[in-house]
Amino acid sequence: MLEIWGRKTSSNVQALMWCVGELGLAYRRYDIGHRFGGNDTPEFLAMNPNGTIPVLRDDKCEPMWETGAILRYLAASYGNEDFWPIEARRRIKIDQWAEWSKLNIAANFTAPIFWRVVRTAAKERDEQAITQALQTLHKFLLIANNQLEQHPYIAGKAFTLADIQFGHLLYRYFDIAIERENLSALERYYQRLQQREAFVEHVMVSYEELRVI
Ligand SMILES: N[C@@H](CCC(=O)N[C@@H](CS)C(=O)NCC(=O)O)C(=O)O
Repeated sequence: MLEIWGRKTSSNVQALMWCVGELGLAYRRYDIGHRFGGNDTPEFLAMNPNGTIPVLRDDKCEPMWETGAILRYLAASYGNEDFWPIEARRRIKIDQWAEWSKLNIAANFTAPIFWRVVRTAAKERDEQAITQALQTLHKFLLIANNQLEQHPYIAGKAFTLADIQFGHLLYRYFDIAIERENLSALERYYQRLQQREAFVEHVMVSYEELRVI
């Protein structure tokens, strides 16, 4: 049984939970972070000195942190050959898109856009900074869109770990009040993800409790 520490409104927890759901693993999740607190206690910091969520513990293993690393642990332990191949030359195809998503999509969306639009009071919102951040994000989403015009999934023909790292941000991207580019392959991909039960359950989670008015 997996134990997971992290509130379900955290985007990193969502990526992890989606992966757990796709792999059909049994788990127990504890609400930690933001309004729940609990991530600054000595017990929690002993598991993750960064005080961030998610943290995962698998049976007799030490607690793990850093979402990308945890996803790889789960993929290596419980995934199949398509989800995260063993052979290095196949695995790199997935890893490059997974890494790219964390560095370019998550980093250019969550704090610069989502936080400014949802987690900032309207009177303090910096519209110019949001517009600039959207321009940067859209450069990268265009790369994803080009890839998705040729392939059903972000790393190719199969659903993989890279889809988790990339796709978990799309619910918020398509849901919040921002100007979006016309990226039709990306939209079709987002619709495909919504056919997945684990995506609906763990990613399409209301973020209203995070909103600052
Ligand atoms: N690089 C870390 C970042 C973790 C992180 O920043 N988590 C956020 C939630 S997405 C957090 O702990 N926020 C504090 C809180 O929820 O109280 C990872 O990928 O796991």
